[in-house]
Amino acid sequence: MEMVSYDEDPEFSMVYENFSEVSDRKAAVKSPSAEDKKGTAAEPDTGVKICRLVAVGLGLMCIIQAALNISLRLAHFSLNNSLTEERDECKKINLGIEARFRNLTEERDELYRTVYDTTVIIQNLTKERNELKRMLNDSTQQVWVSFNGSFYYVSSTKKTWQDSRNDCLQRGADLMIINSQEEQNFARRFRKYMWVGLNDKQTEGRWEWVNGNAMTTSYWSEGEPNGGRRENCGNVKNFEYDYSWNDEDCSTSLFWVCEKKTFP
Ligand code: MMA
Ligand code: CA
Repeated sequence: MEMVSYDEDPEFSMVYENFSEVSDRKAAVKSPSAEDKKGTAAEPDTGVKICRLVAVGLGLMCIIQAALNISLRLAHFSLNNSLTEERDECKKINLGIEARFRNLTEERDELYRTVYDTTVIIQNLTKERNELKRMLNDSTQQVWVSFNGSFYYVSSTKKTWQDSRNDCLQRGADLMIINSQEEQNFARRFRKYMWVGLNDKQTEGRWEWVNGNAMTTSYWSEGEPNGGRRENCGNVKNFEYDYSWNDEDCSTSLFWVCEKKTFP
């Protein structure tokens, strides 16, 4: 605590000066002129009393001043103390907040990483799902039925005769060639209006199979073939009947049946 010398204290200086004045006055009172001493014997007692009163008053003021000074300094000290405590408390709270903030930042970054990882997983799973869908689609389109040394595949979509043939070729097969009564009955059992590997595109009326062999045994429906130059591709149409074939415009979209030899 800062100490203030009495000399620097203006109040005290004043008091001191006043006191000096009083002393001077006292001195003046104590050493009256010869005439005074003679005439008024009670007067000096009253002056002394006044002087003492003034001195006591000044002393009291001094004490009050000192007391005020001390209490002010105490108040200042305690205020300072409580402010320091509050500041320290605030510092602690701030440290807590900073730590919480760091934790939350870390948690946020961790969540960002998790979201990113999850996004990557979802992307990979989506790719895998699409690949599996494609494979499933392919496999369902590749149900091959074995019969008498060949595998047969009947489409679930419709195409022109040439596109149908191309599809079979892509599958390592060709459109079905029917060269026996058993095979004809087998074809009818699919119960589908479908292209087979028969055409007379090259020469009207000269029907041949996709392997280049001429058609020898035929199972035309009644009245077929009737299309002349308009209908040059063959199909199994009336599968309810033994004789079920029909000639048709090659650009017609129909189901189709592929055949590939078990041991080529
Ligand atoms: C369709 C078509 C022909 C076939 C007749 C039989 C109307 O045309 O399939 O190729 O000969 O039907 O009625
Ligand atoms: Ca016809």
